[in-house]
Amino acid sequence: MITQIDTYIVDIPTIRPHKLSMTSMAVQSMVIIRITDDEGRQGIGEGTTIGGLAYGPESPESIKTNIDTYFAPYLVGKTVDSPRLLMQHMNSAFRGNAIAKSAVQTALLDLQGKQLGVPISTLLGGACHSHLPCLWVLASGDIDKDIYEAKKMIDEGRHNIFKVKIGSRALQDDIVHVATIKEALGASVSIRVDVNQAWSEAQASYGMAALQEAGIDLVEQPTAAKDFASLVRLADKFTIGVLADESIADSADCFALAAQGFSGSVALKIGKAGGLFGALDVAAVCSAAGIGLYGGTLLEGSIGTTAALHAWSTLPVIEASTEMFGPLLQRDDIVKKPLNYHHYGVEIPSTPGLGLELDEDKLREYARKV
Ligand code: MUC
Ligand code: MG
Repeated sequence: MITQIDTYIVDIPTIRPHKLSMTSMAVQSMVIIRITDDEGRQGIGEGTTIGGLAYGPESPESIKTNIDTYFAPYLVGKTVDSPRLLMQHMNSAFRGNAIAKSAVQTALLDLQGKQLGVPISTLLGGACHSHLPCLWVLASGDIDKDIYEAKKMIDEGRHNIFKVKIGSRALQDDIVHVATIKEALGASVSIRVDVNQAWSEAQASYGMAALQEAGIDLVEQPTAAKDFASLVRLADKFTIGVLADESIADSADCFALAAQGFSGSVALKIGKAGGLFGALDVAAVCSAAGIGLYGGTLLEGSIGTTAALHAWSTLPVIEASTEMFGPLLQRDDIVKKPLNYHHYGVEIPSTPGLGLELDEDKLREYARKV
């Protein structure tokens, strides 16, 4: 039975400013939840967004407040025999708040996994992978820095696929930026871009033609999240792939886009979908519609990233790779044994629950004092 729920906002500086079309991040703020049961076992979870309220409708402050005010009083006194049923009740009682729900669901699954002595992937039906490929995101905003960073990652065996964040500068400048990086890294290195909704459809048509010419593999969310029709048209018009990110939060969004004939891929994120179950529901719709999968992140730290990895590990094929690099963007970690990144990917923990242990000293050091 759940006896106590604690939440913390944890602010950890990034290793360099991370520039997206809508914000520049120098720090990542994560909401960490800890659920304790009557035998003293603990489950941990994470709810993380990007740039306060710059990226989406939830902020670290709203995530913590809504867990503390609404979700925690509902959960205390309940058993964790069925996280699925608890989430179903929470979804009927509380609207929205997908990231906050994802944090809760992760902690419930971590606790259930520890109670049963199995990893979260086993609770989800079993892993198909113990290691998944993982790309790195180039977002320093500076061409030379991006090229240096990418070459270092390739030499270290860390990453060999790169996504460049664009959309905050003039279209021509972005095209030169990306084409220069591609030329410096060569044909064997896959380069994608994420526009984060910054282009009109006309700009996207122009930009995608140029990026296709430059040998770029994929364009993520070129146009506004709600503009499904442009994503469909752009995916049909170009051989360069289109990846829908902000357009698709849950399986209903995915079904609507698939029904319009979308032929690209979709970024799965546990935060967008209200947790692991919801993200895997999106994956099921994609599979039925012939839409490719991509393991996405909201730049979570080790806890959120590991939760997503357990979910992605149960998917037989992830056509467009993953970007589960969030912990590497942070200067420090609040878990004792960070994830193991090697061979251009990341290993998925196989010990009970998430397979992570909180570092209490680090948690105290970085927890926001309110
Ligand atoms: C996004 O829109 O993809 C994921 C990687 C990154 O650098 O930003 C996030 C959000
Ligand atoms: Mg994106």
